[in-house]
Amino acid sequence: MASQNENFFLKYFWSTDHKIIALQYMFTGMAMALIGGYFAYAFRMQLAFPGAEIPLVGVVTPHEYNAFVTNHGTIMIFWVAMPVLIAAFGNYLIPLMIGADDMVFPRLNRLSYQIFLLSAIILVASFFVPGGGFGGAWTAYPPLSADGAYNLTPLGASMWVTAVALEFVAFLMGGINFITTAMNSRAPGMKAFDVPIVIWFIVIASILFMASVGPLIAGAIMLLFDQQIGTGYFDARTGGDPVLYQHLFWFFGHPEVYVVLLPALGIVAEIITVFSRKKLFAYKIVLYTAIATGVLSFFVWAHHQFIAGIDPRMANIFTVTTVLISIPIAEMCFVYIATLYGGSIRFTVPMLWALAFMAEFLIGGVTGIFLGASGADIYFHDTYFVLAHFHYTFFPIAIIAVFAGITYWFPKMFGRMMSETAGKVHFWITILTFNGIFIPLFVLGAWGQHRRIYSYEHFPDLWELQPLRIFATTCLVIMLLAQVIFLVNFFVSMLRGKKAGNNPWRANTLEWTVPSPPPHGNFETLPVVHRGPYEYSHPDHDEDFWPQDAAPAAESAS
Ligand SMILES: [Cu+2]
Repeated sequence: MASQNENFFLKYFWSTDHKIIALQYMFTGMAMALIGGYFAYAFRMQLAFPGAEIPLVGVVTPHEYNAFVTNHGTIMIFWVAMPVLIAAFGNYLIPLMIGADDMVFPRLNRLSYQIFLLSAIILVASFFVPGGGFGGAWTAYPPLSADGAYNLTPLGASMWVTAVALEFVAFLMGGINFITTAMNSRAPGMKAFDVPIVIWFIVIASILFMASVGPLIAGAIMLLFDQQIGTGYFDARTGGDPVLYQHLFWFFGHPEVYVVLLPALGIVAEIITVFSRKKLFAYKIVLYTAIATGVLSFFVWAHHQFIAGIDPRMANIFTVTTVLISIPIAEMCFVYIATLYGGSIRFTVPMLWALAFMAEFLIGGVTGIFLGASGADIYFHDTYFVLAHFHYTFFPIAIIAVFAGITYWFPKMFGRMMSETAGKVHFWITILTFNGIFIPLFVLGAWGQHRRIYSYEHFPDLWELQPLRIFATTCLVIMLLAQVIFLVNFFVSMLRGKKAGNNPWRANTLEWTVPSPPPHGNFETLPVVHRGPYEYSHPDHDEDFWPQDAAPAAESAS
């Protein structure tokens, strides 16, 4: 355990405190998000103004375009959504919300972050080696990723694969820690159904991750062998099978959606209960739904191979499972709406993000059904419709829920409040521009625009729609600029924000009973729990931050 008088390096880099490790993951994720955003800026500017000199980027070559697109996806999913949603929030919240002093394996936790950091460094470094960063798409299908004739960046591709595999090793270590801690370190009296739903969701997500990632780590190693020592696992000319890689990838890749979705849904659940001052509607149903979704997510992956040469009878089966999996998620939305119903709703910044999550994710879910139906997918496959669809799922997860979580737990993390006004300006610009970027992409996709193309100048019927691309790019640039508001709000509030006290939101989970920020070891004496996480029956909050909500009617609504 660290003591008070250690130097900066030992305290902030070599710490085993779960809160410091959580912040390390969060800041690394934020830094990677800036890189991923920069890549998006570069390729969207190229799409709007093909071949032009782009400020801060220069002229984008076709290869650079591929590398930017590939690594934008890789970074946003593996180095932003995963580290922030699972590793940062998981590390920060699990011990605090279950009443434990730290993770069960603090040193494994530290090693997990260090391997993660190493993986991020390798990924970024891949842009500076001969040939440049990998450009074979974030799914890295062979032959573009493996065959010397098609893989234009052999070294960059190998570094990419190595980085991804190392990153998974880091999260495997994290997952072991999360599951063990949540199972074994709960405060006395906290029964399974007294655990806050976000903790349950992070645990279920960790189990999903650990159960699905094995095949992909194997696939990554096989890919590395194909690239570097000339094996032919995925090479049809030597009897290998390129579609095998797709199965290995998506056996992990689809559960991965739920690996990041569940923590996001958990964060949203915590926030809407607090800011509507209601109990979570049907706690057990939400929990069982999440487990069912997790199990079902292992039986849908082949919807990514509908036109890659799969038996049509198999396609039928995977259509059914894919459409089935939309049911539990829709049900979860109803549960959240039922939680809001009759509540005393406060439109704080975290609450706005949480509500926006539900609205935007719904669009993602509904458009997914078009793609899950194997017949419709023949048309939509690899068009911008797919791209718009998954941004309506991943943007709510990796950006909206992350902002919800950061703005909600910021007072706990740093002991100070963020500016609500700056937060609302940032919220509205981000949400409006997000829809401004991706609604046009649905149109382009339905029009038949294929993805991963450098420029549409030479397709006359697609070139007609160039104003839509320029509009989407303009929205993206505004959105990126708006993030400056967030960063300024974040860092200024950290230093000068209004002091938060223990429980500024008047929430009822355990992390709000300790000082902000919590000391090393969290609890002076371990708490004894005698109620569920969302019982709004305790009137003793340490300060009346929201006196207008103190009305007894609001309390009895739960
Ligand atoms: Cu899928």
